[in-house]
Amino acid sequence: MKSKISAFTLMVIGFSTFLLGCQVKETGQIDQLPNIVIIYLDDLGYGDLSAYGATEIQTPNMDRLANEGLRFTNAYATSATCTPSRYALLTGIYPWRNENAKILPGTAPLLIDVDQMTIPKMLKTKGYHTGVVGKWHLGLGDGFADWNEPISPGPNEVGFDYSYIMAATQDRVPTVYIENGNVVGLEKEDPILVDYDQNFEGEPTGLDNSELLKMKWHHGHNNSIVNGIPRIGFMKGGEKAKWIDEDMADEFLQKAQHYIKNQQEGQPFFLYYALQQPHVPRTPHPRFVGKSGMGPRGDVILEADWCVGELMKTLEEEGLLENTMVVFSSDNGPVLNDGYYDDAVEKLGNHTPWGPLRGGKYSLFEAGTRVPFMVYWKGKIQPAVSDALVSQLDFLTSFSKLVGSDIRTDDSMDMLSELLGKTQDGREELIIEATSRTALRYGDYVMIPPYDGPAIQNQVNIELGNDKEFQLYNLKNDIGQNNNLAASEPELLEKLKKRFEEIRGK
Ligand code: NG6
Ligand code: CA
Repeated sequence: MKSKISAFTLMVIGFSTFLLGCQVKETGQIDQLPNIVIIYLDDLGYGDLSAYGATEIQTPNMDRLANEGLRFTNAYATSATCTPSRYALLTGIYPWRNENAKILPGTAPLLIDVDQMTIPKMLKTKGYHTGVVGKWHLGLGDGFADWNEPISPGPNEVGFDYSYIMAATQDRVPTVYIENGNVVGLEKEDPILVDYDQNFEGEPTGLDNSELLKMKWHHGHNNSIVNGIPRIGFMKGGEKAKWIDEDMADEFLQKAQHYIKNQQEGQPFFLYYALQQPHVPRTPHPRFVGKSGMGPRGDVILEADWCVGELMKTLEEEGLLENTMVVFSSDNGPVLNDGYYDDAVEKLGNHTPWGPLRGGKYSLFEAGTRVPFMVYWKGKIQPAVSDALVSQLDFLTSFSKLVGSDIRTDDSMDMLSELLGKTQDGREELIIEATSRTALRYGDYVMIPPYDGPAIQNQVNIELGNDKEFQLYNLKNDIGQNNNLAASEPELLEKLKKRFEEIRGK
């Protein structure tokens, strides 16, 4: 009798878990909730894909998502740098509301509050399994991470059931992978020490030991040397745990594929696959070296394109394409020289990573935040180009709507119809951000308030968007932001200034 009851109880529990991942339609028919995969590139520009007009480089796998899905022309990362964009993507909250949402060192504490809503947390209320593989850059721990103990809180405490990450960036220490809070391959007798202020005695640095370097630093990036590459921050120990830069693309791809293959049938999943390319240091696997003719930056774009193709193959082989919504985007715009001598400038040729846009990474001009953005869902989304104004900020609410959850945040808007190609209405307005400066996109216009600071960041050779005067551009007929309308359209300028101040709460 006892065993019968427990078998029945188990059955009930099993069935409820199954139901959690399903949507009961009005007809009584049960539909399994779709899997959601976000493929997120790092510093990939609006003009870096052949689907977005690049002629000097071919990205067939990314193009397939664009040409067989929806290709957005007016879609934004919230910010022109990584940490704030990733914060907003996962939380549905504008990053400028959180003063700590800036480019973080590898030792920064977790930026997302463990009580905050996130996409994976929202999806878990509907029975999803959730995973993140790749670049995190949202801080770890609660103020003092000991890399030799389980590190918490981190991705697993803000909604991810599985995590396989690098803490910050490829150019920042610690240069190790972390799986579910534990440094992979760490040996007890060789503990890891990390410091962003001071070197460890006797350890070589990029500044003092140029003879040890296989890649030279241009600005910054002259602290600890790992694999012949000088980094930001100092690190000692953890020799066996250190990643091999050239293998990182394969490593993350394999973990992402493994994650997909190991899902339980019947349970929907969410995978946030955050590739490291083409952020510096650009270290293509030897298979891709020289393939673009553009040096390492072009080569790692080809490598990333291959990774995207392999991931899509896995979804196809697992029979998941018809039930998986794939979203592709980038965290901010492109940069050529971001601190290393790697021929990105010298070998660029006629390629224009920013496409027709002005500026680049770090910029309040369009190329800082307007990014490649595609949504692919076999059989569900008709191939099209969408000019709808949407932001990565809108994923939380839009996905929530998709899975039948009523969770919303103040800033994240329901753009589900736009993401599925059913309408092209889009947002009316959006705040964009670049290194703590903000501007207002409103309809076809963008208004950039005056900012002190240099017009050009000389080291990276990018126009930042700073000007002593207000700037107003009509992006519909002046996508390159050449014609400042602030003086000729005073009424419109006043309207946008007022709206900007209302939203920013001044
Ligand atoms: C900057 C780094 C740059 C890059 C960036 C973060 C220097 C001089 N520059 O501070 O190389 O790492 O931070 O990029 O250190 S992001 O895409 O993660 O935001
Ligand atoms: Ca980035």
